Amino acid sequence: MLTHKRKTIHPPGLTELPPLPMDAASLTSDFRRYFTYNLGQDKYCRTTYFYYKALALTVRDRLMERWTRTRYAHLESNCKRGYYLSLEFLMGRSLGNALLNLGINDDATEALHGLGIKLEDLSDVEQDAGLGNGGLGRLAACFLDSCATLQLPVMGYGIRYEYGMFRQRIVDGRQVEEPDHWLRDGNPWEQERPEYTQRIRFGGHSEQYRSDSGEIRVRWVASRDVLAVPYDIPIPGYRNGTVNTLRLWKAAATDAFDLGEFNAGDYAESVATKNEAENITMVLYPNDASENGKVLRLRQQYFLASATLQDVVNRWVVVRKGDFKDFAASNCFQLNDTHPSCAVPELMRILMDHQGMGWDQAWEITRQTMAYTNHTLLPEALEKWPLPLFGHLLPRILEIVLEINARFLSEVSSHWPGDNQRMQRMSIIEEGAVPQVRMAYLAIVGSFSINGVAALHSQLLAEGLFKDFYELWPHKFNNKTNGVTPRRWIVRCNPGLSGLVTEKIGDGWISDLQQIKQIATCADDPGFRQRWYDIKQANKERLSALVQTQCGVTFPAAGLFDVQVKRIHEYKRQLLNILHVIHLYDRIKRGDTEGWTNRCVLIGGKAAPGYAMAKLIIKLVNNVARVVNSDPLVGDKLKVAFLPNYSVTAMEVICPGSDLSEQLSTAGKEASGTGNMKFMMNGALTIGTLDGANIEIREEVGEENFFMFGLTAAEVDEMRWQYDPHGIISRDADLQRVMNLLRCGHFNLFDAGLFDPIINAICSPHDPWMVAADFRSFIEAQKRVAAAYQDRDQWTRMSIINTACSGKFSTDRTINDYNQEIWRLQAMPIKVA
Ligand code: 26Q
Repeated sequence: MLTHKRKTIHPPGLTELPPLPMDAASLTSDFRRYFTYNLGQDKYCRTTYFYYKALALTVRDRLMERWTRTRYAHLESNCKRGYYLSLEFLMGRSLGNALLNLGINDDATEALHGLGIKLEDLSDVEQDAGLGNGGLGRLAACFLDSCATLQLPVMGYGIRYEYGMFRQRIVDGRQVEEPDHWLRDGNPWEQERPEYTQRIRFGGHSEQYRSDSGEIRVRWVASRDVLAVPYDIPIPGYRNGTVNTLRLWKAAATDAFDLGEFNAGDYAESVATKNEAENITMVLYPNDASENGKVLRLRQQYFLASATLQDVVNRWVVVRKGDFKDFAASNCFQLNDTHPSCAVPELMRILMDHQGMGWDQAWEITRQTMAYTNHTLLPEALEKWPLPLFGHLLPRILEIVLEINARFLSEVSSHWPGDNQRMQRMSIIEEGAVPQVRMAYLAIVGSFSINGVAALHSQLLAEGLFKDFYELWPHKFNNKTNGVTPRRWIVRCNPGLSGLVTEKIGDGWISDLQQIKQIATCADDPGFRQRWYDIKQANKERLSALVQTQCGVTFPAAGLFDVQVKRIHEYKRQLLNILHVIHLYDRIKRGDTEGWTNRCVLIGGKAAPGYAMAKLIIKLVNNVARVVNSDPLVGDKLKVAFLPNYSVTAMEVICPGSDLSEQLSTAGKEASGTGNMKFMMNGALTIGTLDGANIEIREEVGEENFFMFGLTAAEVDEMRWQYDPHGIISRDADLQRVMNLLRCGHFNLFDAGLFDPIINAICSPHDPWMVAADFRSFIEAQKRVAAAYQDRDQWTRMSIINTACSGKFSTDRTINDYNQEIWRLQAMPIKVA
């Protein structure tokens, strides 16, 4: 293992190299060199993997020189820096993104063409970096792209999971999980940096001692330590010379540990210990709601927080010689949900126990540098850890949390003297048979900024979930509406549309998406509409081919492509979608098909492996699909498919080929949604509830270009007390027929009772998602959709307006808001050689 204790030398001959040329000829010659000398391949090469690898290494060199220059610029300017701490970064593929952002896509295409190779064939070899569950992880990836594009000195910090999000196969209509060993063939985009290895403590206990200078200090002893080894991934900005860093930590056993056990003579025990250490970064937890009480997950969270803060503080100590006066003014940590919120007590620990600071000074610094983003309104999804488990694994950290809480509660009690109930409500420690550490409250107390991810969500946080805290510190609360990066989600995934837009308004929109507004005027130009329509049809053909190979279902491109892809969750109401499908099927069977609009319904998404109801919903979709698709009476009127293994790369084909984006969450439950934005940018129309960012999407496109339905968040809360699904069903003949088809086992002929849990959930007056309540409104909205689709010109016009009004939903806008209102970083221009 490399350590910084080795002697450093500065050979004067090691000056900077001249910049690498970016033209096709030089790409070709580097490609050949890598292919032949580095990979040892020749004319008998049997797999495209090596061609991909040779191109990746060629591109990587060009990233590397900009990366170094960016590092120098940040170091030498002593600029303030931001750090995005996240347990998830759902990066997807890197090759295409690097080519685009470096501006060498055409040269690379030409270079390969000269060798008789097609670029797409190579791109398809790359595995997704699937280090995330869904929205929160993909948001982190889009944020990094925008930070680099805005030239902000921001580093991402995360975990290098050996196994990412599981691969989903569908066997007999059911989800089967398979491990995602994405690193098997190596990863050309990472650079190991063993010289920045950190030591992380677990277990043991804390004790007081007297320092050399005579002060009472605390130290964490008898711990079982694990090493954190960083792997850096380059994050190029859009054609601006900036390459930022995503630093992912991998766990490794310490040498000393092994030796200790080994000398004790227990070889097997020593190897087992090594495994225990390295297990920490083995696998991503595939739940997108907190899975409470799993020790390994808490180990992951502290591992990330500790490695990251030690890394930042060490760098500070080296560069600023241990003077912490400017630390708070020069550093800002954005916590992606509560998952990395051990960062709060960990920074306290490092400042006090390692840097010798007193509590007050350490606390001043901590609460001026931490900022927390919340991504959920579901109270049951708020992270909690059993206090005994927390204390056993992280004794020194628990001690600090308890001290933070004691001081915080005394602040509460001086603000609201005698209000003991409020003290109990607000305490970081929840009382009970087994007391729990409330991670959200820890994050709130330790941060100067707390934000939600869409306007409604932020409002509901202040009025509901975090009301007490909002009353105490209203100034800390703010909104940052999510976005997505237009580089991946328009330019890369929809070259046809990008070409047309650029032809009309130039390419300024790629890094300033508000400019795309200008294409709105083209909506009245029949020639433009025709081209828009043709591009959409071509993208539908591409999606149709994917559905054909993945599901064996034929989607004729003349039909309305109606798509819902996202994690499978009751609150997202894939069920409502299926009820509509069953209703359409029932209409066809009854011959109620006058003025019919053909539809192809696509549903995709993963269920958490332990979420039985979500898995049953997948089974239902698949069973309904089989019945519908094999009924000759149905024909092209209705097609249904469940797409297995939904991923970032799949979405790159799905969103350009969709006509209708389904955003059906129970109002007040989806914090924001980001898939909704990807669909909108690619000219899909939305059918959606007034929830999360849907509200802002509708505001931007205008109500006439959005199919709204359902109860509002306030109406949902109001209706809950008198919710009567039986009454609703009995008064709605369509819903009654749908429920009868379900009840009579039409979709589970050989498996009686299979879907009873679903039927019971819909019929329960306690159904938290109130599926039946929004059925009628949803069906009516779908009728308006079907009618609108019949007027091709009008639909195309609406499609153009949707894309034209998507400017707000670029993460460039989101990140600019974070920077203006939270981080306050200076953009750092990098000289483009
Ligand atoms: C926590 C503890 C233990 C195990 C797992 C977890 C865990 C992991 C992932 C909890 C939650 C998540 C992911 C949440 C998520 O993706 N939320 C989504 O975030 C998006 C970006 O802000 C929003 O658009 C979505 O509305 C929100 O659901």
